[in-house]
Amino acid sequence: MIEGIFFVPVQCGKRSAGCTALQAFKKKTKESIIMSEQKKVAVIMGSDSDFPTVAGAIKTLDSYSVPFEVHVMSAHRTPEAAAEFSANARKNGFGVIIAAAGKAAHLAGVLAAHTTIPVIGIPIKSSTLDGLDALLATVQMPKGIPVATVAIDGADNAAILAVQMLALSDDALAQKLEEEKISMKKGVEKKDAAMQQKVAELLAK
Ligand code: C2R
Repeated sequence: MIEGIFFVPVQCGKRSAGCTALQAFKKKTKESIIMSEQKKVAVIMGSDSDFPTVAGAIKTLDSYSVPFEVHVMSAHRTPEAAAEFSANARKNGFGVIIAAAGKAAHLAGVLAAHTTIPVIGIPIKSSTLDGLDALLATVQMPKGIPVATVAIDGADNAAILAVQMLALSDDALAQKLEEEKISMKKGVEKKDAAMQQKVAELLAK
């Protein structure tokens, strides 16, 4: 990722008599600032056993070309590392944290406790209580420390929500989200048309 402000020599075209070096510098500087504001998403999982589910979030973030980092950290097993990562997240260029954990899922809440950037929680389904334990532990946060909780194993939605947050200050990202919605709508329309055909065939039997 490009950070900071750079002076890049700019050539002025024939017709741009008013294109002074200063104007070119200002334009380039503005572009550089926009690029430097490209925030990363942190994808944190409580254990590597969560990876098969979290993979959906990683693929989705990648499909939007959003920069991200993926880490295994635990509020229970590595409490200092989790707290430190979160406390430094804003300074380190993160705009959103996604936290996935199963069972007694305190990870998202603890990360949220140490930062003011938004935290999205993914409750992971485990073998014993089908994810209800993680859902309640993630969603039932006390007043003052919110965790935006998606569905049990809702990794794709966590990533889309993260992209939507970043898109608040990124028009190109907002445009991509819009295009995705249109493509989803077309997909449903196609399925609806196919369903009419199936129903007609069923009734013709
Ligand atoms: P193991 O498979 O490593 O035993 O982990 C993980 O997210 C995982 O779903 C079992 C489950 O424990 C969860 N875990 C947490 C936390 N750390 C790990 N809920 C935490 O800090 O909240």
